[in-house]
Amino acid sequence: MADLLQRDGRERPARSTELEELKRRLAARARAVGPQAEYALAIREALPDDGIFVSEMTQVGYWANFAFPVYEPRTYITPGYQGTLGYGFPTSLGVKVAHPDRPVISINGDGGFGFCLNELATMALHGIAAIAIVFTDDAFGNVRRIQQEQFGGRTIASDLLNPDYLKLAEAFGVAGRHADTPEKLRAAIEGSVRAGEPTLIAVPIGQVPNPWTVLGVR
Ligand SMILES: Cc1ncc(C[n+]2csc(CCOP(=O)(O)OP(=O)(O)O)c2C)c(N)n1
Ligand SMILES: [Mg+2]
Repeated sequence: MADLLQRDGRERPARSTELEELKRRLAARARAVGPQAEYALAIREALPDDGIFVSEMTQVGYWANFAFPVYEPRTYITPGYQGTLGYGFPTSLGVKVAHPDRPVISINGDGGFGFCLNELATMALHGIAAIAIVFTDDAFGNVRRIQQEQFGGRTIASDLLNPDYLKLAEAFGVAGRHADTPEKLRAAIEGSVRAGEPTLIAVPIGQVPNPWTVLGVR
């Protein structure tokens, strides 16, 4: 077969231009999902190429699964289709213990972070210098949005009352930071990476648009 095919000697035109164009179009579509895109890209800017990003079932995480730029193998860790809420923060502690010399960032929603926030004690006790970002919207945001969109605007049991995260960090003995814009988040991460200490960064993101509708995939 190889001989026969060689005689046929077909040459295919390179498709790199077509692929570059496709990538550009998809990136533009993803960037239209704000503010999730701005926050995710701010994290990407502050995280070195070999830094490790641990995702979660939270709004910026859904965007990240679609469009977060990943430059090296095993630097993007997610619960995948298991979708286990609460996975991000504790997983990031294990990742940081395995890779103490590389920055490790987890993103969490205020709902999911509450599942395992007791691990702040583990972080402090063992001096695990991971960076935990908590995006707060005072809700199990995904659940609230599904209720609003599919149940005539009626919501039940999806609102959350948040603690003061700076006080929470202080109470557990980890560094606390606050950032309410993508630019401030980038600066906060850069400062945390330089400081190299266990860190909690609270980000009041508020309610955000349905990413799948904007992306046109659902
Ligand atoms: C263990 C587990 N419990 C419940 C769910 C269902 N669930 C998926 S997303 C979500 C809300 C998450 O809220 P939050 O962590 O605050 O993220 P947000 O959507 O607000 O960014 C829930 C309850 C799940 N995926 N896994
Ligand atoms: Mg939330």
